[in-house]
Amino acid sequence: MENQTSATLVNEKLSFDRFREEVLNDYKIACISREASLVARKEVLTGKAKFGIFGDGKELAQVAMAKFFQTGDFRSGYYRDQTFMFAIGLATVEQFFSQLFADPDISNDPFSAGRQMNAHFATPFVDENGEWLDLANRKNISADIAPTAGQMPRALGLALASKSFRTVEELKQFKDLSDNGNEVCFVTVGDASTSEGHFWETINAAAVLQVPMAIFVWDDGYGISVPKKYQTAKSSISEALMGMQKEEGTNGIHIYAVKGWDYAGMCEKFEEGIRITRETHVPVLFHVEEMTQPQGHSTSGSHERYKPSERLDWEREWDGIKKMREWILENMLASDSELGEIEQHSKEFVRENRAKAWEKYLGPIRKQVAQAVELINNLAKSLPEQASQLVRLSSELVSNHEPLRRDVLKSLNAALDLVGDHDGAYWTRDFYNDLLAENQKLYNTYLYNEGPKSAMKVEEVKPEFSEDTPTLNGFEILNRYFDEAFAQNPKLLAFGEDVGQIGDVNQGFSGLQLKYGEGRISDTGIRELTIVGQGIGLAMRGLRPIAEIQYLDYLLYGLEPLSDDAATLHYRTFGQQSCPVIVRTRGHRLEGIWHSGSPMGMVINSLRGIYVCVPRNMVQAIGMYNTLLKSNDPVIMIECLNGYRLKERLPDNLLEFTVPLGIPEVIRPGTDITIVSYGATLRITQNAAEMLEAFDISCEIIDVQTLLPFDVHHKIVDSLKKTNRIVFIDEDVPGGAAAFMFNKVLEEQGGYRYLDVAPRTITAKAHRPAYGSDGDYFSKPNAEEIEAVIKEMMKE
Ligand SMILES: Cc1ncc(C[n+]2csc(CCOP(=O)(O)OP(=O)(O)O)c2C)c(N)n1
Ligand SMILES: [Mg+2]
Repeated sequence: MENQTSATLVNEKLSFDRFREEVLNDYKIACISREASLVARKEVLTGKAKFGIFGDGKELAQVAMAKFFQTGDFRSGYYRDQTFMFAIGLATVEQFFSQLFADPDISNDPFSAGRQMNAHFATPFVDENGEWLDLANRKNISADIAPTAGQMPRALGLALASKSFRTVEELKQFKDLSDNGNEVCFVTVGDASTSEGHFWETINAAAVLQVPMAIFVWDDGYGISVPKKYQTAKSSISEALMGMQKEEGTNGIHIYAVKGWDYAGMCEKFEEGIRITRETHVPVLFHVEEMTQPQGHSTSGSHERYKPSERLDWEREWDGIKKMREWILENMLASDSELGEIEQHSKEFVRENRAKAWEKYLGPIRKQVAQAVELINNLAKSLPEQASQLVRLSSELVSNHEPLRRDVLKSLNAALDLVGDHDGAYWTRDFYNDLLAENQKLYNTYLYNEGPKSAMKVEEVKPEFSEDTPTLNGFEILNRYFDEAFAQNPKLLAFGEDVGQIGDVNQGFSGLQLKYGEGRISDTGIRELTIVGQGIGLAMRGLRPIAEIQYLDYLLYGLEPLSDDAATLHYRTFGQQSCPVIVRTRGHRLEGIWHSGSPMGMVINSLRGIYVCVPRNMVQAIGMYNTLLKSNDPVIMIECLNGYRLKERLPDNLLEFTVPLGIPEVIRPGTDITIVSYGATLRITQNAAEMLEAFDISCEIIDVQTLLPFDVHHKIVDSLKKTNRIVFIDEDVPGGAAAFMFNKVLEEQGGYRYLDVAPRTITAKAHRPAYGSDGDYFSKPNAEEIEAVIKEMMKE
């Protein structure tokens, strides 16, 4: 009896010691993080960094949240989360400062190689060959973006992947990607950002889909200067969401309200909520109220300008770290002097790490400066006439205590301008060019995949046809293709409005949900924004989603996450994250202000980083799908709305043939004029070419096939060399994609040299197309108009 009691006592003592140790460790991380915020703000104010946004006032919630973030979990958050990153060991204080300084060395800023503003975190998801890492055995941070609530749509896909891995039989084999769907997606969002449609659409979709998502609303009462009463119904996001509260027998979400200064209370509620969402996949939302911003929103302003003095007093009184300190003392977990030691140590620790980061950042630039100075001084010795000016340049560079890479290049360039073509400048010019190349690698790489997973590296395989090749409607060919593709590739998932039960509005997926199950082919709500987000998140977790936007016109609703998130992902992570989402949609050539658009200029200008395919028929589309499924690059595929009922031959090698990206095809050879177009407009162009044949005008029609990339081997200029006349035709607005093609061929490919007459673009009118066949005829390019323009060009 006595022994048992002492064993219990020993155990209790042990667990108390562990508890105490954990609390003090959390206190230490909170103090370090606070200190990092204070020091970092000064770095900006003294000019060592351009901008800073920090996590002060959010520390306690984040050390608490980190306790329940397990291996395999994901975070989709925003710029306030440095403490969390420190607590789970995915960011060091030194790395935090390296990013603040915009250090372009990936080994110093492992999140973005200096490409992102500070506190925009990421971890690697793919290796240098683009192969997925064992995400199930890692803690995963999807790369942060700055647009408020922009993290929400992606989070839906990241969380939904867990559900897919848990429920789709064919996906159970991918143990490296998931442990039976136990991974929770932790989402952080600011209180004011919950005003965004992104927030509401995502929460609703998560509540409907029932996915493991833990949303933390960091509520500090403000979005920059605008207080809650102008942001949120009833000034409380948890109250405003009450109708979504899950009840017995309904879907929905679990909602908790906690206080940001209450360390123990948050630990308790987070443990419970995250356990529930992990086990049941019911989403959970923690409304973390009464947080503060000790230094205001960011380095761009001071909160004294807009917060009443009572609020500022309150924030000082209810500072989380102050409250945690009081709680530790009350519970006798440590003495005042022990805590004082932790605080003192935090200051030193941050100071040291800041200095290390600064040294690492500046070291390589100093070397460049030294080399440039030496070269310029040598030039001065061999060119006495320019010597004084050259020496002035080098001493200016030397006296710059915080030189940038561009300062080195500016000085070198100025020196080279002074000395002209002089032989003595050889090494200076050589060094200048080396630096340009080095900086190009640092700043201008990884927009797309560059390694083996680049779509540009997929070999062409021609479609094969035999004698008994059937001729089918375009939609039937697609349907056969998707059937075979889903049988072959278990990672393929397709979803969108009307994609599940009826197999999309044009029947590409007809019958396939029955065959492959709702887990793989599914209907979604009308929510283009989160359909795109769903695709992005699923793709980031190593799956191959086809996210359908029912009509190209409605892409506008989903454009933001494509542009801000998918298109920048590979670039902003220096190639460490990929999202090979296929956005499938249909457009062109119908009638009416909507359902008819062809806003291709909007697409190509907002989606650099995504490939843009504009196949003229469904067989070409399938070849492009095959190419893309072998790569990691994201794409938007715009099928021709009026092509589903046109007859095409079904290739025998349906899953094998590929259409290479960026390779135009001459679909009608000719000698007098080159016509460049794509998609549905090609048929009208062909009609015009036939009409012109009667006048002995021979048109060469080129289908560009993809707008991004565009004619990578400059095939179009070869045609122009022969015809010396060129016209670009599409049904976008004037100055849209036709102007893009014009620029590519005439400027980039040097086509201007081969022109005999002024080049033209023929486009739709600036207004949206009017309804009906006449509306179409008078709004978009038509064969007669093309005929007239080309006849005029032939006369010139
Ligand atoms: C779409 C978008 N609009 C505006 C901004 C500018 N902006 C940056 S942060 C911010 C306030 C966000 O407040 P909140 O969500 O409460 O987060 P907090 O900064 O308070 O943690 C605004 C308006 C932005 N980044 N993105
Ligand atoms: Mg806020």
